[in-house]
Amino acid sequence: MMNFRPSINFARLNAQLEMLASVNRQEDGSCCRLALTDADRDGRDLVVSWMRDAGLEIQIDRIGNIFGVRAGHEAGPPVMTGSHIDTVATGGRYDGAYGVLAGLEVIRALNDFGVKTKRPIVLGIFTNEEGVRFQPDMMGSLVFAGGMALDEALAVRAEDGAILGDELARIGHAGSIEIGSLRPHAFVELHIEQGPVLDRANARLGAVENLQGISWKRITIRGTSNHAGTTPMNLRHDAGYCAARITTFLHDLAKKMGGSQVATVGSLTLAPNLVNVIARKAVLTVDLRNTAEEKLQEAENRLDEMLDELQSSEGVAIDCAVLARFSPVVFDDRIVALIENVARELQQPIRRMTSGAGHDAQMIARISPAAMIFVPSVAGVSHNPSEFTRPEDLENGANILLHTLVKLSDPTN
Ligand code: HGY
Ligand code: MN
Ligand code: MN
Repeated sequence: MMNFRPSINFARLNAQLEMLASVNRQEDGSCCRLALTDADRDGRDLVVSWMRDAGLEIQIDRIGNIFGVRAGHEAGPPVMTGSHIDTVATGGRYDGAYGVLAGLEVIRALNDFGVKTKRPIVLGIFTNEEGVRFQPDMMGSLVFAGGMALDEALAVRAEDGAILGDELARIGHAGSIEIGSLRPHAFVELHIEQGPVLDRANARLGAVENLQGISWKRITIRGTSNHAGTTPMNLRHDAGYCAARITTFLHDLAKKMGGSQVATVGSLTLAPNLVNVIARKAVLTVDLRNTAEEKLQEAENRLDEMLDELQSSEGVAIDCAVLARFSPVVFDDRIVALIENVARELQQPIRRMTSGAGHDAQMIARISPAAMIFVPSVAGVSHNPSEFTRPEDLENGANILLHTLVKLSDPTN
């Protein structure tokens, strides 16, 4: 460890977390900066201005990923940190933003303490991590890692009809840097846990060693509208009933499978959506996750079987579109061990853990050694305006990130 201890300025970090959270804040306190909307543009422009103030050289690639480069003594592959600043529609102030702004605070702390690292340090902001408006999620980092073709990503159409490439140009963030030109030497993402593990264990830090597989589908059920009062139950082709059957089937399946299996029907629309009309159409999304690939496939297979049964028993037509499918990821154990060592040298207890949520780090792990640092989410709440992490944990996580990046940049530090 260096013979002196640079540390972050938490007041400065917290002030920026508050300012970013205020961009398009909703009445209920939600952060609502859906990818490539005006609100996302305003958040991007604000953070880029702060990155420039911190002396970073800004590079934006062709999928809109933003990189701030801090030169090191040597050129070559940088040590990279970063996350996302787009949010779900009912987002909290820390999901993604904390990793980006803590990374920026690390840069400022290195400036304040006059520390020039051996390798360049790069702060990344990845496009469309949430995948709410344009699927799949973690799209910017997926394209950056070569997991999705740029043209395919630029052509993705949102529910609202917008085309991703058009939106990127409209908000002025269609960069010219070729994809993947800043290949990292190593990548560490700092993020709130978004789950209850650390909070329940009264633990303050997590060294994330693996991350769940994700399966997103959009299911469209087509039945027959009919009169709610005159149609006998055995003559119905009720899309609304089928949607409810799928929802309860998946909930019960996940509980029966146990382990890390989770299943969510997060969005459901019925048509014509009227009190006295049997629904002719239902569109629902399914989010399945598991740390084990074979278990995730088992859940997907059981769903497919159930849909086949429903089609014949209820006389409906069911179509499935895959929105995202990522296998579980195991992070680089050397980076995980380094994070643990840094925590120990700072006398901070830390525990290894799994990430239930998807993160950009899982995509960067395809092209560079990567791992994550978690800080607790109070009551495990996230994707909710009441998301909260204690100030001391926010500060602690940022200091662990600082020393991890310095060590990655020059192990002799
Ligand atoms: O879905 C996820 O886990 C992440 O928030 N995009
Ligand atoms: Mn996130
Ligand atoms: Mn999220």
